[in-house]
This record gives sequence, structure tokens and C-alpha cells, in this order.
Amino acid sequence: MKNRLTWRMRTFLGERPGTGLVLVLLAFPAIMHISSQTSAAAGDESVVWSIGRPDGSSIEFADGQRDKITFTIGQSTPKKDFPARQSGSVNLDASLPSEEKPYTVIFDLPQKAGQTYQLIVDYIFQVLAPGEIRVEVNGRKGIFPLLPQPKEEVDSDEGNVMLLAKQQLTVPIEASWIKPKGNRITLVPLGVGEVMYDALSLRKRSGAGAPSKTGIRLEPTIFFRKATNGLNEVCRLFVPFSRRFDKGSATVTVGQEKVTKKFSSAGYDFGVRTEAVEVAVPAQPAKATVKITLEGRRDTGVHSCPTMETLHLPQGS
Ligand SMILES: [Ca+2]
Repeated sequence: MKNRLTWRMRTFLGERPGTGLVLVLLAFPAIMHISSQTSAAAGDESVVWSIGRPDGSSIEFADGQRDKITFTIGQSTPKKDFPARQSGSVNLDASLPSEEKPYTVIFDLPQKAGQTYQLIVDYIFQVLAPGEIRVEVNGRKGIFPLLPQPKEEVDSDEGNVMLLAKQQLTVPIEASWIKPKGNRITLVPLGVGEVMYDALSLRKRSGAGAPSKTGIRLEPTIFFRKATNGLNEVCRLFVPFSRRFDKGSATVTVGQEKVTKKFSSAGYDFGVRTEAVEVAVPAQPAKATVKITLEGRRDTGVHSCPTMETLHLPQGS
């Protein structure tokens, strides 16, 4: 059996032991942190096209990775034309240039268009996962965080993988973005590391669309920072958006403490904005309230974030 651990250690640890160690340490919080997962709603969806099967394995894809691909639905085949691996935009080797590695799927629509669509991508991570992925739909640019979750190995090969993880990414796509012929969806992982593909599919949603499970979320991390009045916990705020915005703000209230963060969509047209927010650690576990305002649109509201109840309070504080 090919020893992938040895290969991986040689590639990511052995040749640059210091760098590799840092990467492993940085990766663990992401792997260990369990976040909520979106999934395809069953029943009212129909598959427009699919590449691969969501079975936890990328064996049906081509070996290796490439700098870029164009995969045409109805003409290309996964085993020859869609590599299992896709590198992040930042090269680990400082002597080599960092550049994006776009994978593009080209497709025509079947006769009957849907009201809304979902691109569903099942990822596998065997090394450090890039931080975000850019999803372009006919020129519209979306941004989504990559949030690895624990994955069970499907074979002995994966059994040797230290950072084995997975994610099902759901990208909402409005019907008006899709045309009858020559659609282009491009995936670009941003950051250090790589993704592997288990399966991709574009699905039509027949109804008006149930609300996405991907709502505004505030999640704790394992990181704390010294503050003037004690300790701040670094939290991650996820804000879904469907239009470009310049002026957004988030106000997080925990007990008597309130913190406001301002942000924009950074030139993206849709997706999930990820912001780090430092929240003062309360004297006892407390629920956080998040208020989001995105320049005059009705994205304003108060959102309860029960995950904050699990704030990591130091013992005896
Ligand atoms: Ca698969």
C-alpha cells in the first residue's frame, strides 16, 4: 500500500519542518471545530447535472491536480477531465509564484428552468484546507468559508491521513443568473492548502425555496486575546448576503458588553462574509445577540446565537 502519510510528511513537513509544524498546529482548530452544516433539502430538487457521487471518496475523479480546467457537461468525463485535487491560491513554496487555480464547469440548461438553483459541492480535506472558496456564476463573484468537519475514512488509504475532514458546501444561485446556453461556474480555493472533490451537482429547486439553513451565525473559537479589562474571546461571525454592499455593521451584545464591527462585501456579489469579532468573556456563560445591518436592506434583525452559550470560560473566572 502506498504510504500517503510518508508522502504527505515529506511534502508538507519533511522538506520544511518548521513551516509544516506551524501548518499542522494551525489546522487543528479548524478540524476540531464543529460548525453547523448545510445540506441539500430532499424532495423538491432535481439534478440539472452532477459530477461524481457523494460517497466520501474521490476515486471517480482524475488523479492529481491541475493549474486550471474547463469541464463541459455532456462532453467531459470526471475520470479524465476533472482532477480530484485542487490547490489553494497561495503556494507553500516561497520560491514559486502564488496563483489561483480555477476549475470551471460549462453547461446548458435543460428545457425547463427552475426558480432557484443550488450548487452542492462535497469536499474532502486531507491536508490544510484553504480558508475560503470563490464561486463565480456567469461573472458574479461569490465567497464562502471552508469549514472542515470530522470525516470517517472510507478506505485504508484515508486511515493514514492526519487531517482528514470534509464539508458539504451549498451555494444558492438565483434563476436570473443562469441562461439557456453556455453557463460558467468557476471554483477557486483561496489560501494555503488544497481541496479534494467527492462530488458536485447543480440542483433545481421547484418551490419558492425554503429558507437556507445557512443563517447569520456567531461561533466561538479556541482563541483568546488579552484585553484591558480581562480577556476577549475571538469569535467568527458568518453573514450571508445576496447583493454587493459597502456599508455593513454587526453589533454583538453579550451581557453588558457590546462590540460593533463594520465591514463590506469586499467586492463580492453574494456568499457568506466571515468576520473575526472579539467578545469580552462574561463572568458566566451567556447568550449573545447579534444585530446585522446591510445598508438599508431588510437584512437587519436580532439573532440569537446559542453557540455562544458554550463560551470557553476559564475555570474559576
Ligand atoms: Ca465521490
